[in-house]
Amino acid sequence: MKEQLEALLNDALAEFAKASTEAELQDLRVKYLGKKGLVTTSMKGLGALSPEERPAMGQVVNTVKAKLEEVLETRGAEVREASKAVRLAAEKVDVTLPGRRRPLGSKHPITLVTEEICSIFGALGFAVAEGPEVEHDFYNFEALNFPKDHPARDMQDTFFVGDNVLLRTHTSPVQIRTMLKQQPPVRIIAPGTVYRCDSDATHSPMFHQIEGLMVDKGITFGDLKGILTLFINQLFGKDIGVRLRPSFFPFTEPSAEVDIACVICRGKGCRVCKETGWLEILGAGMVDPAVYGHVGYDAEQYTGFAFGMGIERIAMLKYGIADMRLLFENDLRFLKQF
Ligand code: 2NL
Repeated sequence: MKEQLEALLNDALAEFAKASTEAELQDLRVKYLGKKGLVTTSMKGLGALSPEERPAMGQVVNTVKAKLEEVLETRGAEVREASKAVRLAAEKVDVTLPGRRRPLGSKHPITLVTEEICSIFGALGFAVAEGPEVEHDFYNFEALNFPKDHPARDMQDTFFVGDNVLLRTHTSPVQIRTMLKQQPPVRIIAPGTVYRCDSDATHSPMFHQIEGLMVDKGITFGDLKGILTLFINQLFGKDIGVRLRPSFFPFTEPSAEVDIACVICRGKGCRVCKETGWLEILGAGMVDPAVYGHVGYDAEQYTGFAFGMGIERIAMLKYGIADMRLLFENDLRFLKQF
């Protein structure tokens, strides 16, 4: 029996040496030391021996068992080390390699123009003011002196959300809200998204506007002209021609439309300016005293001017964009150029 056990030990050691994974070692543990394993079976065989032989043989079995457990332990550690080394080699990262560059986005031309305009007026002491896009009729129309039957109030032109609740059609409600909150002097610029029930190749139902408002003692039409000319010369260059034409808005009196010399033909006449040599870019005027009445300003004491412009149009003129729809399609081939 002793020889048998020694042979068993040698076989086992040879197999342990060959095993190269933890799973193989586990199988060998079952084969030799498991409940029905070869060593366990030998232990049961001890019962058949005579009482004299039993202790010596028992010791041999125990030594074999202890040896196998010890070798299993060391082989186990070796196999784990080896598989860890393989895994680490596979996961190796060269931290000195340069990182992969993430593609950088760019600002939308509407954002660029808005920021530039806000920055020009910021330098002139105007603060940026913002307000809700869903507005009450009072802030969008009533306080701005729109007559009750004005066509702009029509369902055809305005998106109504509920009774007297609508999507703002201009950013003027921001200025009304500002005036209701504070007394003059007021010097604000209100950029934002506005909505009109209008959609074709040259009109989007959602577009962008910037309006400005300056109210104080002694503000005149000369201030309006001076500040808007200064603004236009910063945005389009100091040599660009500027002219004012009389116009009408319910909320300003007198009112004017502001043109610049055509940026394409420089005034000679072309398709863009419809052969006039001029491009309309702004509407403006002295705030109508009726508006002051709605916001609690003393029209005897204060005067001021206001103006408004569409950002899409300015972006198109400034960047030479021929089709407004490019500004809304978010085609990266277009947006990447800014
Ligand atoms: C245009 C013309 C304009 C205003 C907007 C305004 C606001 C208040 C009071 C008086 Cl709270 N006026 N805004 C004034 C004149 C013209 O916009 O063509 N916009 C695209």
